[in-house]
Amino acid sequence: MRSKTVIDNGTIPTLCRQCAQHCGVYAHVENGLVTRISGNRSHPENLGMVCPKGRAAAQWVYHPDRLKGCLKRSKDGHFKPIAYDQALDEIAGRILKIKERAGARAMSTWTGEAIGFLQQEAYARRFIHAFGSPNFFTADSVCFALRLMAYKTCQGYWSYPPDFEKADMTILWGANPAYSHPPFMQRINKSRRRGGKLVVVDPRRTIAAKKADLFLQLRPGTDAALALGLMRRLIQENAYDRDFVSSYSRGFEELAAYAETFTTGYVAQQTGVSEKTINAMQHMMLQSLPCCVSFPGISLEHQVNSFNTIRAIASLSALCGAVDIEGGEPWNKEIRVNELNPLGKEQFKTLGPAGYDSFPLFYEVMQKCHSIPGMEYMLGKGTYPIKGLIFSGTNPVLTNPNSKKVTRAFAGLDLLVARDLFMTESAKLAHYIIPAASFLERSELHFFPEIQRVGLSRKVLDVEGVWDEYTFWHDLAHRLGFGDAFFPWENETAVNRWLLKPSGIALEDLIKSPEGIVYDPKVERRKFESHPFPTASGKFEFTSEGLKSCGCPTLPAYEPPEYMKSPTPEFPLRMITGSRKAIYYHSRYREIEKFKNAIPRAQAEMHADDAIELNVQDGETVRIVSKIGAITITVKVVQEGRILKGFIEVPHGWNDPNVNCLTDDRDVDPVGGFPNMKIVPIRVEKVVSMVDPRKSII
Ligand SMILES: Nc1nc2c(c(=O)[nH]1)N[C@H]1C(S)=C(S)[C@@H](COP(=O)(O)OP(=O)(O)OC[C@H]3O[C@@H](n4cnc5c(=O)[nH]c(N)nc54)[C@H](O)[C@@H]3O)O[C@H]1N2
Ligand SMILES: Nc1nc2c(c(=O)[nH]1)N[C@H]1C(S)=C(S)[C@@H](COP(=O)(O)OP(=O)(O)OC[C@H]3O[C@@H](n4cnc5c(=O)[nH]c(N)nc54)[C@H](O)[C@@H]3O)O[C@H]1N2
Ligand code: SF4
Ligand SMILES: [Mo]
Repeated sequence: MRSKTVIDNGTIPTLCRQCAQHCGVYAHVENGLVTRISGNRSHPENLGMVCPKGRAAAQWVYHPDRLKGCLKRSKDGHFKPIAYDQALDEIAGRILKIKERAGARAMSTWTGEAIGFLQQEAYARRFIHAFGSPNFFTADSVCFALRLMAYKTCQGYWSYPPDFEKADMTILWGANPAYSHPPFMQRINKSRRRGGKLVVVDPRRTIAAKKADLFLQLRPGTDAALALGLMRRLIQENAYDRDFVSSYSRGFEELAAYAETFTTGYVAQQTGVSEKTINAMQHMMLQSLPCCVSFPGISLEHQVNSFNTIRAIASLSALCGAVDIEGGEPWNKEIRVNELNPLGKEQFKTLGPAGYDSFPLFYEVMQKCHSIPGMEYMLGKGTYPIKGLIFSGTNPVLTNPNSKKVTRAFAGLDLLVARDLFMTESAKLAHYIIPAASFLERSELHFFPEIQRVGLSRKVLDVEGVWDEYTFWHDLAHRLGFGDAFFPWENETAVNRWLLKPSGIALEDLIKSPEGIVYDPKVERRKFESHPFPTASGKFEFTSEGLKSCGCPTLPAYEPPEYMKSPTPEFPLRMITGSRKAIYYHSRYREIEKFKNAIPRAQAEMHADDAIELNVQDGETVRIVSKIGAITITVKVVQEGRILKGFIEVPHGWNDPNVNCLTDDRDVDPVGGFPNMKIVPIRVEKVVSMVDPRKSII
């Protein structure tokens, strides 16, 4: 691969952008090649720690399978090289044709977590909105937005992350930061060294659970019952924050009356956790007030009562008195920077974003479109058709629910353009592929709101035959006639300078500060005492009247999961999908040799008793069948206590088998539209090997 580092030899301080943590790292350069990545000990995010993915970055960016040079799919289905300018001219021509025939709204963009949250995804949004279409999809339709919606409904902001380091007790609800957010685990460990407690609530005994002071191995989907039981105890003991409740909240009386029914006996019966353990957790919480924080993980979003479960957890923190305090759940101050989103909320809504009717609260909070109803529009079943899509930094064929439907939707589009570093299952369906730059090949702003800092990642190298996000969207916008108005900056450095302007921080100073710059030195807590909560009522909302219009209960109500209400003999087991591995990131990094050796294939983790009942052995291949599909996969029978009986864990992000062939995009949380990826009804069948008897006679 032809590439060139920005210096020939030495170290370049930058930030890792392989996950949302943005750890401070050094890229070590020898003779024009990045040879390794090490941690920056003075960076406050990670204090020198680098996870295996960070350490493997050089192998990934220099991987021989990386896409180089643009590709166009020809009529016979094969990809042929095409010059960049030619490809962009043709793409622009096709976009204009779609607009002419079906209107601007028939075009859309979709970005994934690889370029999410920061300016990279904002270019795609700016592009599609400037073109006149509201249809900007992101991975937020299956990640993070539902937590944001739930917390915003209660308190107007999401305290992400909690002040782990100074907390006296951390409750991890369906999260495993040891793998998923290593710097958070580092902070939790620090708190524990000074006596802080860790409680893990999970149906699987994870790495975090093994380390915890208390592990509650609960039945999936019953977290809200546990949270309500904890609230009941706080109220009974008169230990809740009464000043907060009387001055800054609404709906307490109703919540208290509702929580009354969540006796320890009832919670134990629902969750499957013993009364003794529940009591121990309650006792620990009473000893830790007010610094008892909660971190709801992704699993709480991937269920059908997610919105209310997360509201219940937010309400628990409020009763503990943890809202916006040191050691609690702070309301972080954001930096003032220029906004790349060209549309206000009302303008966005006026354009008729695809799927708005299905999940209006999602659109109100996110000002983005939801990919689940979006798929219907791509299949021509929406209120208007979507005929074109440019996606970047995402692999929806492996990561969105109901993969067959995603494949059908993508394959039927008039124009599909892929931006990726590798030939993915999604990219294979594209008409054009424009290879993308990695995080080491660009420079962008990063924010660390919990420490009120802004940082800048530096460009470390140039790779021939790939194009960074800014260049791509800039070049396409100029071909479509709105480049001067919306992408006037010559390069990303000029964008960075423009973004920073309102903050008063000069780009040159940021370049000189690998550990970032504090954008606001003043730390203020309990801001709700001087500013109303940014909620409908200006108070913390234990009950939210506004939810009546969505048909959602005003209280954070517990709804027992379906499998506890009625047996489904056809699908007697439940599948949890996508629990994070330390070395893979969704569908990423399968090409890295040492990772492949460590985890070469997907395996379904199963309780030994289930294996006996199903008459399957460790290592045997089985068929897992759900309402919408089937996959074959090898079984891994796990030790006693690793997973609850009746639940099977199947990882996601693999092409073969692709677990999202089993997840149903109709089985969603009614408010957030998030798909059920954690309690999927399934059955496991033995695969009878079809050995040809003639072949066995030698
Ligand atoms: N290495 C690595 N890191 C990642 C990612 C990755 O793919 N790889 N992905 C990133 C992304 S985008 C995200 S969203 C985060 C997710 O990060 P986390 O939120 O920490 O998610 P997981 O690590 O999957 O842990 C989820 C846990 O929830 C449990 N669980 C399942 N159902 C339930 C339930 O009903 N209740 C409870 N209490 N627990 C349940 C599962 O057994 C699992 O152990 O990780 C991020 N970090
Ligand atoms: N069954 C099941 N499915 C799930 C989940 C689950 O728990 N269970 N989790 C869901 C969650 S929380 C999330 S966030 C989604 C994630 O869904 P996606 O965002 O679609 O997941 P990735 O596999 O990380 O896709 C990222 C793609 O971007 C490419 N890429 C990496 N860096 C760059 C870059 O700098 N620029 C560009 N242009 N491309 C880049 C990678 O090669 C990869 O193909 O998956 C969801 N899917
Ligand atoms: S946790 Fe790992 S992948 Fe994420 S930013 Fe830090 S080093 Fe990179
Ligand atoms: Mo995610």
